[in-house]
Formats: sequence, C-alpha cells, structure tokens
Amino acid sequence: MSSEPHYHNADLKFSDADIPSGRIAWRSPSNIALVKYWGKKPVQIPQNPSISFTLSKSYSETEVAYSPAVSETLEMEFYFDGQRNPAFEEKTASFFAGLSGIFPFVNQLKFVVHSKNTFPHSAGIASSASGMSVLAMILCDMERQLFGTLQKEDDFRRKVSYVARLGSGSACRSVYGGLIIWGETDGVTGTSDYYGFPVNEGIHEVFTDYQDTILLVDAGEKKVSSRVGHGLMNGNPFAAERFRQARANLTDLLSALHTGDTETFIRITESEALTLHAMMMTSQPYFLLMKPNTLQIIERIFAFREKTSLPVSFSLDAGPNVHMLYPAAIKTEIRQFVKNELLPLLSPLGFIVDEVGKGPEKIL
Ligand code: 2P0
Repeated sequence: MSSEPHYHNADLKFSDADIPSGRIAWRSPSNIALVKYWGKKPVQIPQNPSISFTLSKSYSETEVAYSPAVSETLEMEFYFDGQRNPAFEEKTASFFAGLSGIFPFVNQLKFVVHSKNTFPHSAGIASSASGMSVLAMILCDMERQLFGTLQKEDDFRRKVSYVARLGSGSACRSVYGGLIIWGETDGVTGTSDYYGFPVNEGIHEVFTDYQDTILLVDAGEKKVSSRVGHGLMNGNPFAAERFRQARANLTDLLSALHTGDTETFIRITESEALTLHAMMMTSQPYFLLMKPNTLQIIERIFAFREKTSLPVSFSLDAGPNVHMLYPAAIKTEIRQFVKNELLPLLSPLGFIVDEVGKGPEKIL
C-alpha cells in the first residue's frame, strides 16, 4: 500500500511586507479513460483503479494573475472565454480555499483567472480533468517559483497530480503524457490512490500514437453531473462486482497494451464504456446520458469493423459523445468513414481529431 503523501506546510506563506504579484499560465489536456473510474470514497479516493490516454488537442488554457489581497482572505475573479463566469468562479475559489492547508499563501492573494477550452465544456469531454489539472499545475508552479520548493520534476508532478485529484478525480491523470494509472493496482509498483502514475514504459508502439476522434453528438450541458453519478454508485446493487471487474480489466488491458493486442484492447475498452453507462442506468434514480445517435454511431462502428477488419473501437465518457479509438496507421480509412457515414449523425460542432498527447505545457 502506498501511503498518503503529506503536503500540509505552514511555511508556504509570504511575510506581510513581501507579498508578490505575477502571472503564470499553463495548458493542460483532457484524458479518455480506458478502464473507468466511477465510484469513490472520501476524500476523492477511487473505488477501483483506472487508466487513461492523455489527449493532445482537447485542453484548457488558463492564466492566473496574482497580487496581494486587500484582506487576509482569498479573492478571485474568474473569466471563461473572456466573460466573467460566476459558476466557475465559485467552483475555483472553493477549490483554492480547500487547499489553504497545502498552499497557505492562497489566502494572501487576489487571483484573476482567465481560462478557455478547445472543446465544449460540460458535454462529457472531461473538462474538469483539463480545467482542474491546469489549476493544480499553476498552484504548484507558483510554489516552485516563489518558495524554491519542488525542484525535482518527479516531486513536482506528484504533488500536482495529488492536488488535481482533490479538484476532480480524473484530473490527476492529465498531469502526464501517454498512459496513466490512478489507483493502487496489483502488480504495478508506484501506483497510488492519491495520485496518477505514468505507465509508458514497455508499451507496444501501436498504442504510442493512438488516435481519438471525438464525435460530438450533443454538445449541450448534461443533466446529471459526474459528482452526482459517482455518488449514486453507493447504492448501486452491482457496484461491488463492477469494482472487481474493473481491477481484472485493468490487469488484462495492461498486458494487451504491452503486447500490442488490439483485439483485447477493443474488447475491454468497449465493455468498459458500456458498463459505465450500465451503472448509470442501474443507479437509483437511474439516468441516461447516451442519445439515440450515440447508439447509431456505435452500431456503425461495429458494422465498419466487421466489414473492414480494421482495429477501430469506441469509448464513452460521462456523456453522449463517442470517442473513436484507432491506430495512427489507419487514419486515412477512418477519415473516409467519418465523412461517408458518421457526419450526418453529429451535432453542428462536428468532431475533434485528437490523439495521445504529451501532457501539460507551460506557456507563461
Ligand atoms: C473517468 N469519468 O475515469 C470517468 C469515466 C467520466 C467517465 O471521472 O467527482 O469529473 O470530479 O472526481 O473525475 C468524470 O468524473 O469526477 C470521470 P469527480 P470526474 O474519466
């Protein structure tokens, strides 16, 4: 069992005469889980380990300007796409306030946050993953710059991932590129319930530049948040079996990722996507996040795979959009498939051609 790191540090405070001003900006990607996290214990501890691909083009870009607060309390303005956004402001201010034991300096500062996404938020593309991981990057980078701590990259990333997890579970996996496990996993040293752990060593080359075309079926706000969905797993009659299955799937998927076994990859990732939504349908109250065109697209993918024998599969996040996963080598065939068969089933926003990415990037 890896133990919880202790990040509370009363020394991370400025002397009153020395409260700095500055600006810092990062870009952090979303991720798509292959084995899903759905169900958690306090505080933000997953009921089962999950693994994801970090994406490349679907990211949040956030700039934080900080200056001395007028009073000894955290002050914040949050602008999303250039507009003041009270909902995000409240969420981010309460995230920062909850971190005042880890970063006591947050109470001494006023923050003006400007953020934007390259994809529609709240549509089941993990916007909380990119949005919360980018804030965690910024806070830890502030600590590193202003207090001279976290000089070792491993220590830095681990703390970022720990902090991101407190904002949103899936966010802790966006802190690194490639394949990331979050949650203690049998046989994988270094994995933890408290932070994500990259597992890119020994991965078969077919999976190192995997593609994810995100088919936007419906980009509206969803009716049931992931926070509520996770909570409903507490009363779900299939929960214990689901958590056991996820563990077994993770072990089998890891082995497929090492050997380049796309058949097993397809079987496990598609089953994980459908099981995630089955958990929603079997919760009380039950709910549905798939739309008719979600199912239409899935059936088209089944038929296309049957006809062509190409290794293309789907995954779903907590929303109606379909993530179509395939090796880079079949990009051309997939582009034709999207154009010929899938476009009429998509919302006006169309699709995003994404792929496995390298993780967060500092921009200021
Ligand atoms: C995942 N999802 O593994 C799963 C699969 C969506 C579907 O984690 O409550 O935003 O903030 O920890 O991480 C989405 O839930 O939930 C999610 P919180 P989060 O990616």
